[in-house]
Amino acid sequence: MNLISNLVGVLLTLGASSAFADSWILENPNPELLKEVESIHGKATEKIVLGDNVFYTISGNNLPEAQFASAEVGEYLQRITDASSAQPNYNIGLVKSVDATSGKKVRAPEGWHVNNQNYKKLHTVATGKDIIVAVLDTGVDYKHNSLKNHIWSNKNEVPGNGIDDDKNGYIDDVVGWDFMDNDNDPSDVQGHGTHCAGIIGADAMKGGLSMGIAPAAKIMPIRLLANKTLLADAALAIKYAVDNGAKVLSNSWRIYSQWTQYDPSPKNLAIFKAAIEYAQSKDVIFVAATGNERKDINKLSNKIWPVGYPGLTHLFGVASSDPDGKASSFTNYGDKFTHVAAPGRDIYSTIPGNRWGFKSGTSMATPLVAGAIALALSTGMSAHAVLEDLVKTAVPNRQWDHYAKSGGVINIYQLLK
Ligand SMILES: [Ca+2]
Ligand SMILES: [Ca+2]
Repeated sequence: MNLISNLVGVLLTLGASSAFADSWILENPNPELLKEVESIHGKATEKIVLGDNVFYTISGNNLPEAQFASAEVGEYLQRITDASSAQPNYNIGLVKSVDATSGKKVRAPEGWHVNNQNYKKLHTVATGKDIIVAVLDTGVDYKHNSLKNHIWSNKNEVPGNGIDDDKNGYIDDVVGWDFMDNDNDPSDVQGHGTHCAGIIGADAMKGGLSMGIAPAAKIMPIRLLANKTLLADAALAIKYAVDNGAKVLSNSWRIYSQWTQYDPSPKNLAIFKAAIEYAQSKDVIFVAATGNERKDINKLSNKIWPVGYPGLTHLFGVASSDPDGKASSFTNYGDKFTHVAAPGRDIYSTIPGNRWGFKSGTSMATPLVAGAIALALSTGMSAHAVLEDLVKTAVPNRQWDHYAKSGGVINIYQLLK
């Protein structure tokens, strides 16, 4: 090994996650043994109950790291607590953003995706009435003029009295929750989540076509993505959304296999599986972006989670299409984990501060599909039928043959017919 390769190693470590996770997630540890471990290594910081599985996060800081290689820390924790798994509580992040929109084919007020999916006609059939769609993202500017009438409201919570009236574990959570600052204000500073929310439910913009796909659905703002978001935060957020009535979860965040220095074995992904299975057990649909690296995510080396987790019936992967129906240049693809393609380039939607603007990415295609699912659910279709029919009714396009299960771009009107 020379100096340069050592240095590259260090940079990779800094850029991704450290070899020694600061925090670990234990699955179903023996309570007595956990207490003993807590007395040595510090108290478990979070307890996350997902159906029959109970996860605890525990700090890695007081562990005798010097004695262990990274994977061995997990093995050590698992062994001394008799847990069924111990996984690093890794950082998650938004799917990689797409810097520039094409800027050529579309102009500000056009809202090509609205024409592409013929929203006017859709809304004569369905509006998404009473279906709650959670946006697990950077938060939502829920006071935005075009969004404020489309935000979920927790009817069982009295605002501002400092009491958890509905006893769901969250005080004064009237419009959602901020899992980063741990408070009841999930507003959005960054802008990504507000854009996603608008794609689902914004009022029609003045002087243009753009609008939300499911105008009568309710958006549940969840602030999850910030500078340092951990996997356990995502699990807590998923549980919150499911327990509080969301029927569809829109997820434009991920972990990549190439980020991490651990083996992406099932045990290291246990909490993903448990969280999405928990959603599944309540018939809640988990829509996930495939990411924006132009990669074939069928390949293990390009794997991305949660979208790449196999065998989950309610996990639905979304890639991005252009106005001509072809794959967007940035989109990831791969028909093992990509269910459908949907408009994702040059999408005009809401931005914090009563503004509108363009964004591109599978991040945009994902809430569009989440909103389409809300439309279909509001007509009484079952979750199972919606997901199956979304794939079946897509418009065939040879380019999507091995890219998406659907072999083409969604056709929502056909889905609702
Ligand atoms: Ca509450
Ligand atoms: Ca209250």
